[in-house]
Amino acid sequence: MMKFHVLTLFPEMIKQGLSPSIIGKAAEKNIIAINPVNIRDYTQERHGKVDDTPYGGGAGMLIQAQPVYDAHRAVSGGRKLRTVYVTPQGRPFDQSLAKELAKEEELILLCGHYEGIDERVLEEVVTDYVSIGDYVLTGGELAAMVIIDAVARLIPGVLGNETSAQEESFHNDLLEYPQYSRPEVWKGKSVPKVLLSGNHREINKWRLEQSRERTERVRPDLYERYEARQQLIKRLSKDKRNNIHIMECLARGHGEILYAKGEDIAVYNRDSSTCMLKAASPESGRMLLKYCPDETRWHVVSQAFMKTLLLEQGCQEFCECRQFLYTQREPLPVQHKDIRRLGLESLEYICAHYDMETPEYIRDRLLAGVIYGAFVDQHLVGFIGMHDEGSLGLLYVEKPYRGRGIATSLEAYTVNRMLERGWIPYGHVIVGNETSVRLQEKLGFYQAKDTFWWIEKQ
Ligand code: 4GY
Repeated sequence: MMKFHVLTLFPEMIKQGLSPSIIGKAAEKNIIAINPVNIRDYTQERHGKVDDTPYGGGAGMLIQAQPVYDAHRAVSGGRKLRTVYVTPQGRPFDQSLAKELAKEEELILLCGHYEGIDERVLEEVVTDYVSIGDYVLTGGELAAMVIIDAVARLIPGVLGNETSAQEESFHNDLLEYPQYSRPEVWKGKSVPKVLLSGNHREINKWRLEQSRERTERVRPDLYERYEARQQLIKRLSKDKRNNIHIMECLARGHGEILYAKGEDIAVYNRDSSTCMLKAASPESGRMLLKYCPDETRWHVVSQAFMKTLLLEQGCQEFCECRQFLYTQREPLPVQHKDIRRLGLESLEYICAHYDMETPEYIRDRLLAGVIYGAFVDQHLVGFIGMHDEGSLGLLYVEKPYRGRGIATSLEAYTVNRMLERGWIPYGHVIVGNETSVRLQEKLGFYQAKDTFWWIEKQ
């Protein structure tokens, strides 16, 4: 459960501002906790005084260091918690900072008022200065609430299974396309025809075009980043089978280009803390490693010299695998009829039958709504899922139910879900798992030439 502590002179503003919303509901369900702390409760002066005039003169009042420091101590208990001061002087808040903050277990947000807070206590307790935009508010509360809202909705379970943040908005850096609901005609305006066609491929194409057009017009800065990504995808597509993991990561909007010049490519996937690397030579490979963020947990490489480099640096080989991709656009037939999206109720079952991943990871995938189960007579007998970096995996069918095409159906079903989103399905099969290789080939997947290694950072 992620905790947000808010140090403020107006705790009721935080409480009341968030409680009726989805965020408030998530707090009721104990998925997150919001803890407003009144700085005034920690003053040592009379009549609850927390402010004084600034040295050197000037208009207005400043919040004094002592009550802020003591309020912070009371919440942190001396622990080094990430502490965000919301101020126009901070780093611009955006989706990637929201994702970064969502990884914390506990967060302290500090709200200023009047002319601000005594600099000395900021130096003592603040780890991040964050601005929500170039304008001045009367206090930090609204900014803190903006940050809480944007961070909390990324936490699995807050939005619920149906609309998980993981699945939405797959074209990162592009603005959303226009949306329409009933009635079909309103004030003489019709819903664009293509949206009524039921043709998902055409719909995706139309939405992408709308997003691009809007972004280029309204936000040229975002559009430029989008274009750089498209360029790299295009270059990688010359060797699609070997590069599909990087291409899809970028195409789905989950990839950040760390470096891309010639044959040297480093792409980072924040959701899974994974660096995908390709280098022209061992020398440039060494250079690429310097671009990997400190938080990197995994490296995916397909060059033996890169693997050697990483092992020399103390990383551990996790597995050796082959990459498979499905390049057709047509959905696959699904024989087994009872396949459904699984929720948290299936956590125990999956953990009992799949030991490659930790229960925390499985829980995260279930909450993201990307694990599907096959049922026989209302009993769960197998499952499949999408990994956090976007590949197909987590496939399992109980022994007595094997040989009936259930695994095939599970994978075909998931492939269809991915195609609907305009994704190219791909997966990694551990070297030696011939059963899985046969399944991939049967479904029409192609195998990449390269061998891939997942290397874990120690
Ligand atoms: N903009 N982004 C912002 C703000 C109010 C006086 C310091 C902003 O993050 N915070 O305008 N904050 C001021 C009010 C004290 C914070």
